[in-house]
This record gives sequence, C-alpha cells and structure tokens, in this order.
Amino acid sequence: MMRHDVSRISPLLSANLAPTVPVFTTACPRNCYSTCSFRVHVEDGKLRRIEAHEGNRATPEGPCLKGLSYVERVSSPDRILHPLRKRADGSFARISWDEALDEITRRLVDVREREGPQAVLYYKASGTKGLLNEVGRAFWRLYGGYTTTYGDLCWPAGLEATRLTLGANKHNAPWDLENARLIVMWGKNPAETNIHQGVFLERALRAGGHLVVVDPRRTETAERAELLIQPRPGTDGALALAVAHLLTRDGHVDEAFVREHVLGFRDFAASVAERTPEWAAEVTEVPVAHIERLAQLFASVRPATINAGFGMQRYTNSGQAMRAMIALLAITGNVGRPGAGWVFADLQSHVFDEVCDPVASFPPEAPDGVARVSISTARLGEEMLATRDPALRFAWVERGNPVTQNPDTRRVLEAFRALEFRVVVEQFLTDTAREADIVLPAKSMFEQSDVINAYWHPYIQLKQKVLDPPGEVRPESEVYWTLAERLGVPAEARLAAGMPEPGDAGVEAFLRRHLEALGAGVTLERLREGPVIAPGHQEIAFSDGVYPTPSGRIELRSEEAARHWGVDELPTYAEPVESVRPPRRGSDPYGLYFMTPNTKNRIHSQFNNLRTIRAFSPAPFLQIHPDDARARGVGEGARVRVFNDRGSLEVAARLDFGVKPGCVAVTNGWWIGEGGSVNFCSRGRETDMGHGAAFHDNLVEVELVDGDGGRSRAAGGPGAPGWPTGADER
Ligand SMILES: Nc1nc2c(c(=O)[nH]1)N[C@H]1C(S)=C(S)[C@@H](COP(=O)(O)OP(=O)(O)OC[C@H]3O[C@@H](n4cnc5c(=O)[nH]c(N)nc54)[C@H](O)[C@@H]3O)O[C@H]1N2
Ligand SMILES: Nc1nc2c(c(=O)[nH]1)N[C@H]1C(S)=C(S)[C@@H](COP(=O)(O)OP(=O)(O)OC[C@H]3O[C@@H](n4cnc5c(=O)[nH]c(N)nc54)[C@H](O)[C@@H]3O)O[C@H]1N2
Ligand SMILES: [Mo]
Repeated sequence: MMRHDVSRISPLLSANLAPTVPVFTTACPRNCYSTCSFRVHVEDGKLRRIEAHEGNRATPEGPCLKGLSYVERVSSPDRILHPLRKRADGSFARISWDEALDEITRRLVDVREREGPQAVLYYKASGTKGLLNEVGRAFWRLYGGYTTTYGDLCWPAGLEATRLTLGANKHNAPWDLENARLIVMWGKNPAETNIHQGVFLERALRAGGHLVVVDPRRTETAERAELLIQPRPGTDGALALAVAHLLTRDGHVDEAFVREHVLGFRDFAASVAERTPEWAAEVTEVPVAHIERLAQLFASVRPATINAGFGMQRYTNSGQAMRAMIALLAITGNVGRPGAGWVFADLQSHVFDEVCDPVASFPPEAPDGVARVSISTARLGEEMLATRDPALRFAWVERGNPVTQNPDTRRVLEAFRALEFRVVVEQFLTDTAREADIVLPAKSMFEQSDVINAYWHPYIQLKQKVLDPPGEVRPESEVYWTLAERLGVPAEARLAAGMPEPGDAGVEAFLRRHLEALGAGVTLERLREGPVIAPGHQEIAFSDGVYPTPSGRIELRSEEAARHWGVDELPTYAEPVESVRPPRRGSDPYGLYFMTPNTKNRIHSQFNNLRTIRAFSPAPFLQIHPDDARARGVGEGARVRVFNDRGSLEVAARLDFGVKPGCVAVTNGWWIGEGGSVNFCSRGRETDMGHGAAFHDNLVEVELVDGDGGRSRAAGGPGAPGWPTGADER
C-alpha cells in the first residue's frame, strides 16, 4: 500500500530539487482519519515536493495520493484568487476587495437594521481543521448575533452511542491494532478511508489475527478478510443482538469483567433471549452460519477489537445499532486492554476548548440569545426555509459545500435561492460557491499557520504557513478583522473577542495564547519539529477502569439514552425508516437501498477537480448487482437514472457481484456538473441520537436512460456536457 503509481502524473507531483531547498514540517487538515504529518519542500515560493514525516507513528508512510496532489491543488488554474461577483447571467466577474467588503458591509448593516442580526445564517462545515476556525464565531458575535446549525453531517450518532455506553469518546492508539487477534471492521472501509491503518491491520493478520468485515459491499478492505458479512443496509443492530444472544446463551460472557464494570447486563441478556440467529438471519439477510461464526470468533479469540466506521452510522437506527455493537465487547471483557476495544473516534487530542473543535459542533453550541442555534444540519434546506422571527435573509458559508454534501440537494438549493444575499468563502467554484452573490477566495493549508488535532491518532500538530497566499487570497481571520472594522467595532473589542491581528505575527500570538492556556509544555517550537502526543493521552483507552458514565460503569442500560433521545434504555433493533419491508413507513415505493460512502481519492467533494485525481476517477458510476441490473435491462456501462421522489442523478452503471443484491451505491462528493450528486436523492432526516444525518436511510429506483441499451462507454468526465469549466470565468 501507499506505493502509488505516479508515473502517469509525476510531472505534477515532483520536480528536480536543489539540495538546499527549505523543508518544513506540516500536517494535513482535511476531515480524514489519518491527519498525516508530512514535510514539504518549498523553492522559489512554490511547493515542490511532499514527503513522509516519520514523527507520527500512525502515518509514517506519508501522504496518500490526495496529499501528494496538493502540489497541483495550491496552484491549480481553477483556484479562486480574488473576490468574484455574480453577474445577472449567472457567471462571475472579478471585483476588488474594497468593492466586495463594501457591499457585504452594506448588506449586513441593512439586514441587522431591518430584521435583526439573526437573519444571518453562519454555516460552516468540515473543510479544514484549525483553532483559527473559531474566529468566525467571534466575528458574528461582535456583529450582534447570528443563526447557525446544530448536529453534524458526519459522526454524532456514533459519538453519542459511545458516550452513553463508555462515557467518553476515546480508543486505543492506532498502532495498538497490531495486538488484536480478532478485528471486526464494521461499516468501515479503511483501504479507502484510512489507508494508514492498513500497516497495523496487516501486522495483526501476519501474527495470526482474524479479520471480519461487515459491509453490504465487498470492499477493498474485505479482500483481506476471512469472513465478509453482508447485512441488509441498516440492520447491523439485529446482527449484533443475535451475536449477543449466542454469547450469553452459550456461556461466553466474561463474568468477572461484567460484575466489576458493566451496568444492565442482566436486563440486556434477558432482552436478547429471543434475538436468535434465525430471527436475525431473517432481518439482516445474513446466513445463520455467518452469525454463528462471528459469535464463535468472539467466544474463542482474544483480544478483540471492533472498529466501527460510519457506514451503519447513517441510518435512523444507528445509535441503537452501535450501542448493541459495543455491548459485544463489554460482555466479553474486551475493553481497556491492549488489542481490545471499541474503535470509533479518539478525541484525546481534542484538548483545546470545546469552542475550537474543528471538525464538528458536538455537543451543539449553547443558544444564549446571541447565537440562535436552531437549524438541524441534517434538515438544512427545509429548516432554512421555515425559519421565522426573523426569517433568514443572508448566508455566509465557509469550509463547507452544503449543496452537494447535505441531504436533499434540491431543498438546499431552494433555501439558498430564497435568500436576499449569499457569501461563500471558497478555494474553487463549487456547487455552493456557484450559488453565491459574492465569492471570497479562501486560503489553502499552506498559506496560514494553525494548530490541528485528529480523531484517529493522538497527535497535536502544526500546519505551517510555507507559502504566501497567491493572487489576492486572504485568510478568513483577516477578512473578519477588516469586516469588523468596517462595521465600526473598535480594535480593542476585536482583540478582546479573541480575533488575531492580521499578519503572521497576529496568528503566532493567537496560537501561542491557546498553547499556553493548555499549559502542558506544547510549544510552537516543539510543533515545528513534528507532531506532539496530546497531554494526558491514554494509549490503551479505559485501561484505568474509569468509565465517566452516570453509574461509573459501561452502561448497557442507559437511562440517559431514554430520557434524552426517546429510545429504549437497552440497545434494541428498529427497522430503518426507508425499508423495503412492510409496513413501509417511508412513503416511497422504491426498491433499492442507496448507499453513498466515501472513496479513496477524494475527501467528500474535494480533490476530484484536480487533473492528478481525475486521472484515477474520471466519472461517477453506480455499483449494482448484475441480477438487479438485468431485471432493469441495464448492461455494463449503460447510462442510468437513479431516482426517487426527492430527485435524481444520471451515471454509468458498473455491474458488480460484490454488492449485495437489492443495494446500489455511488460515492458521495461528485459535483452537480459531474452528474453524480447523490444528495439529490437523500432526505433531510436525523439519526436516532446525536442529530446526525441519516444519509443511507434512502430508497431509490434505477432505470435505463432512454435509448441507452448498455453499450460500454465512458460517461461524463472532462469535456462532457455539464462539466464545470470555470477558468474562463475568472
Ligand atoms: N479517502 C477518504 N478518506 C476519508 C474520507 C473521504 O471522503 N475520503 N472522509 C473522512 C470522513 S469525514 C469520514 S466520516 C470517514 C468515513 O469513512 P468510513 O468509516 O470508511 O465510512 P463510509 O465510507 O461512509 O462507509 C464505510 C462502509 O460502510 C458501508 N455501509 C453502508 N451502509 C452500511 C450498513 O448499513 N451496514 C454496514 N455494516 N456497512 C454499511 C459502505 O458500503 C462502506 O463501504 O472517512 C474519512 N476518511
Ligand atoms: N450522501 C452522503 N452525503 C454525505 C456523506 C455520505 O456518506 N453520504 N458524508 C457526510 C460526511 S461524513 C461529511 S464529514 C460531510 C462533509 O461535508 P463538507 O465539510 O461540506 O464537505 P467538503 O466536501 O469537505 O467541503 C468542504 C469545502 O471546504 C473548502 N475548504 C477547504 N479548506 C478551506 C479553508 O481553509 N477555508 C474555506 N473557507 N474553505 C475551505 C473546500 O474547498 C470544500 O469545498 O459530507 C457528508 N455528506
Ligand atoms: Mo465525515
């Protein structure tokens, strides 16, 4: 792994180097498990080369193809280098910063006077990590108020299930995985989404470890598994309960561990008494033999790690499903020991104030009269439209691409179009930026220093400024400083609100202030050398036997779960809302489960606009089982429409025996112009806990696009109709 074939693209990725080029330590701030450390070579103000930084034990092999493609990304001809104003015909024209800031200021003052400051929506998502992200919130408070979202698109159902059960979101260090002898990759596909984990996984397998993958698709990760369990989407909770049934029935419970550390075991055991493998086989469409084999592995192999990904976390029953999965580890004593445990998200490097949490606003920021935290990010479109007193008039979007990434694209577009004015801060003309009245150019990771954390490994890292921003690009913190000034906020008030002064010195002072507040000897100087393990890090999570739940134990029975989320106190199974089974609660009579997972060479909607990446993923496609394809007259390569009553997309079909019959998949993140924007079909619906988005709780139908009998052909891609051009517009 990690040895990419760069021969096709090498001129973009490296150059002959003089021996004396300056080399800097930095780290990738994308929303990705790996959060790699690397070194960059800079020559003549240009990024010349990116290579591994061995100081990070989790990512010593260095960046993936996306990481290497930064050489192209920073100086891509498609980058937005100056403010843009939308013309009447929808194209964009270059304007000066003065013009842009004058108009934005005028609009902000006007909206505040007419409707109040909460008529402004401040929307941000996971485009980049960094402590400086909090400056936006400081600005909008100085403005007088704002409306914002709660919940998160990414992970809150799993975070909440874990918090309710174990008391904290932490897990063993990434390298500890090599000590596991049973590894269950449950709804996670690290071969694409966490490639650095492959090193530790491989070591565990070489030492005789067993790998089980639970995924409706036969993924690249599954190629290394001895058992692939393919449940009907959204039924993982039933699978876990049946495994618990077998373990309790056959006496494979770690009694001593349960007595000391587990709350609610007796009730849980009683509740799974009827959850037989036969029951689960009917619900999950997994053979009884597979369920029994998984139970047998838990009964006989230790230590065991369940690595839960985000796959089963995107349903209306995900929180309960994940509580049932954690229970398997609790009852077999596989927590708090090397090679054992629940791996979902390790927030041990999230040591800075909650306010700075770069990835997610979880728990949601508290409403306090200034911030109106009233819009579920899962239902962004419909709740933007429904907001009153005041209604929304103005939106500021940064670090996010809600048009393609939030559920129900049509509704999101409608909501943005219903506003009076939109500002989007972006590096590229994304589908969201295309909705803006004014687009402000965004910095890249190399153009402003910041401190970042991670959610798979325990390191705090410095993402260093190594380049001056190109063109007229200004970092957000400077834009906010200037806007506050134009709004008449005195410099002292800006500083008191925690906004850094413009320029590198201001940023450095800001970062030093945060590091000093941490008070653990983590300095900018140390971070310049390489990644630093977060103070207080516990390499084997919960090895101290401390579970910060209300009872101080692992809670299989959680009163808080019932009180707060209205679910059963015990992890129980409920059908996903959109199910092909009666009584079809979802109103839609569509017959295929639509999964929209992540993919190797993209972070959501980022990177695929680069030539380097497009060489590997030129166009979206639908994974469909040949039986389902045949039933619809669809041949390999045929152009198909994927649709339900919310919307549709058109892509090429790729017939694949590895995807479970009845299920289809297109990876998320394609731009609308590329044809594969999956959220046209998803519904704005929350997960059972945590206010997440139930993206995969989503039924569709597939039909042949008229006149396409299934000739093999390349669909979409550069030059195809609708492919974004962009460059001519700047
Ligand atoms: N290359 C790359 N890496 C990434 C990202 C990226 O976009 N690209 N994004 C990052 C982010 S923000 C996230 S959240 C993570 C997510 O990364 P992962 O945790 O790997 O999650 P997904 O890709 O969403 O889904 C994983 C698998 O779940 C399967 N799945 C779907 N439905 C079900 C189900 O009902 N049950 C089960 N058992 N499996 C199901 C899908 O087929 C898929 O193969 O990756 C991070 N890393
Ligand atoms: N159907 C479906 N939808 C999904 C998912 C799914 O599995 N299925 N996954 C969900 C998940 S897990 C996640 S995390 C979300 C991700 O949702 P988003 O965070 O909205 O997704 P990104 O595509 O990463 O968009 C981030 C944008 O930020 C921009 N950006 C990068 N750096 C900066 C910067 O420094 N400043 C500014 N202003 N902008 C910057 C990038 O150019 C990019 O356009 O998507 C969710 N959407
Ligand atoms: Mo995510």
